[in-house]
Amino acid sequence: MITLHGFAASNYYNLVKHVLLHKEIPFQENLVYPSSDELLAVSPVGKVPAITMPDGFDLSESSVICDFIEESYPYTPLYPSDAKERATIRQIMKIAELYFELPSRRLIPFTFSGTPVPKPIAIEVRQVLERGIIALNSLSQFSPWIAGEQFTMADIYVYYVNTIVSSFAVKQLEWDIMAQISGMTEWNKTMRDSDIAKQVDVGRLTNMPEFMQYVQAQIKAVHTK
Ligand SMILES: N[C@@H](CCC(=O)N[C@@H](CS)C(=O)NCC(=O)O)C(=O)O
Repeated sequence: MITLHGFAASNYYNLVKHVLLHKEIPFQENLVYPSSDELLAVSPVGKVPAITMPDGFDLSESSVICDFIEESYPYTPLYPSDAKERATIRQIMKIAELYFELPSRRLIPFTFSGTPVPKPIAIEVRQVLERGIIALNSLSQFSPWIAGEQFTMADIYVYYVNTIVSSFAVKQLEWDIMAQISGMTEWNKTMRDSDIAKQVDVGRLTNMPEFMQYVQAQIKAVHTK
């Protein structure tokens, strides 16, 4: 059976979990936090998530894991068969990662420490998000899925990216980023209402108190250094 390593408060962990559930691939969860020796043994940069295959093969990096799962379990396909259409799916995922997820993540430390975001960082983050908005407006179709008629990996990936955008960028910048992309708010709601997303969210909520304790311990460790 596949082992999914990480913690359920992580959106990266949850997007891989969503893919496994969508494809009905049996897996077990191994609760582990970043930079522990246990995680480093399966994830070279000590980040969540990682998977271990039944034959012992370890893999990290969420989008790489997604592609590997798709190639290893091609049924219930999450990519179109046409190469150009497949590339567009990956383009949407990459843009969401670089121009939505990563700038939003820069605001996480300020949220967790309760300190205001310095203006230059807020300006820079906003500029990167603006590029993401233009690109996702241009590439997204929401008819009904993000890239058209077929439900794809991009639907799962962008949905979990958006959980970070909503939790950090939307709140810290007081800016309704989803509303800037035509059709995204409604699509996001459809994704959130799916049985699998609800199941994944139960895991997130269950892990959250323990994860917050982990975060507080990390902050304390930095201050006592
Ligand atoms: N590029 C990685 C990013 C994974 C990532 O940043 N995971 C977070 C948890 S949501 C983590 O492990 N952070 C710990 C750290 O940065 O040390 C991926 O796509 O899997």
